[in-house]
Amino acid sequence: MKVIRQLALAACLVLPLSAWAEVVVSDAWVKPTIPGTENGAGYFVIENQGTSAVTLVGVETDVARASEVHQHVMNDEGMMRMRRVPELTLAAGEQVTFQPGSYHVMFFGVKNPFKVGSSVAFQLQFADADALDVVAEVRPLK
Ligand SMILES: [Cu+2]
Repeated sequence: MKVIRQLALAACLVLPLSAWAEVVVSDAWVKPTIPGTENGAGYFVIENQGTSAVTLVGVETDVARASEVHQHVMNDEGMMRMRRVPELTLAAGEQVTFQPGSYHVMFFGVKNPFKVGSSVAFQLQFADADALDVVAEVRPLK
């Protein structure tokens, strides 16, 4: 009888986890904006610690007119160009590093310049997981 009860309890604990999505963002930072420009870029490490794939579909923020997920890609002439990434899927357990020259969050029309020591808040949106609030520290470029 005791064994059956334990099995029932285990089933209750396991079932809700079948479509469990947990996305973790760490080491979030943004570049200071260059005086006279109004575009910014944000970086972080994103990891899908859940048991199913999740797809990043957008970024929301109050600090800029618009924000998008971007990637740097080589064009036909061998030049690095930025391109919007409408969907970025992370498999279960996958980690992707957003960094200069690679994936980044692009901020268009930054309302107040990003200054070293301040912070920038934005929200990552997923097709299949809860939105995630991120606070990124403004750090000087190395
Ligand atoms: Cu960009």
